[in-house]
Amino acid sequence: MPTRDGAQAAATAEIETLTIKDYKSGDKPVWCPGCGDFGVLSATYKALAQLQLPKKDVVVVSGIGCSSRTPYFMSTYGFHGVHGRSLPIATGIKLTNPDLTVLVMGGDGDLMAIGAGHFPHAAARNIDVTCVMMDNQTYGLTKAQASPTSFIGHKSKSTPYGVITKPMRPVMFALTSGATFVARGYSAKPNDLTQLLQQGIEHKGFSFIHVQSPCAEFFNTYDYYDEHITNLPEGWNTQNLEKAMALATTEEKVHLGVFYEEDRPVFERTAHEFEAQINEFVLDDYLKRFA
Ligand SMILES: Cc1ncc(C[n+]2csc(CCOP(=O)(O)OP(=O)(O)O)c2C)c(N)n1
Repeated sequence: MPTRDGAQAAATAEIETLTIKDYKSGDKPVWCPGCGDFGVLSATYKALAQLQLPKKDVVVVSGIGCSSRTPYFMSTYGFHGVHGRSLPIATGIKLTNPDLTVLVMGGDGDLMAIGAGHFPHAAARNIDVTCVMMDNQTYGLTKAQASPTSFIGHKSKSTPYGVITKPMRPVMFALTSGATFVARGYSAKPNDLTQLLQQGIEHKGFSFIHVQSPCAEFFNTYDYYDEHITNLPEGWNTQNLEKAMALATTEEKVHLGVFYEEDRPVFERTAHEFEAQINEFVLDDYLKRFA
């Protein structure tokens, strides 16, 4: 028979268990039917519930775009920023309060076009945020212009004769920039994606999760990805940067899974370690100049 204390502890644990529902805000997603972002959102709820992260300790930061509306649909803290600036905002949040779990969620336009200047620096600093890029290879919110990840030949409103530039490779970009956790998922495989999100959030350092998340309305690539995706080879060594780069650039197949992982000191801790010296330096400098 359970003791009174035991029963009370069990009851408290039950009350404190967070479920998927707890991470949902009252707002229903406004995405088009079939949008891949639904799969990414539900995988995010699941990952947070599996990790039992208190809502008050999680901040979801975004820029502008369909995918960047994600913070509205979550009951955690959120920051819907300006186009392309989610990573600097997230960096500021994490530096100010390193104990928070910070997620950056946005699109290929937001992170690989206007925000691309911030991406390699966040990765090189190894700021401990999890960056989830919902790649639909188009600008969805502004209705179907080509994006930096659109395929060559893709005809859109902004490229009526077809894209003539080589698509960016987000996984390769993250690897060369110094990201310490790099993975790829597919919105139509939400269970695997949940696993990747969970690992990315748990990883200490800059995690990048590239998600193929098709736009059913303007650029429907479901058939393409159903045909081209494959898991990373069995027994894949996540410590081999060279091999990760080789698979990040293959064009015949689109690999899913964790490409690369590395342990490196995180920026927010290293920066705070120098804080005292910086303050001293600034004060000394000031006194020398003006005292
Ligand atoms: C400074 C600035 N430039 C351009 C825009 C117009 N704009 C809004 S969303 C967007 C692209 C969104 O594409 P993506 O990030 O891929 O998100 P999606 O809507 O496809 O999820 C653009 C160009 C803007 N809001 N602000």
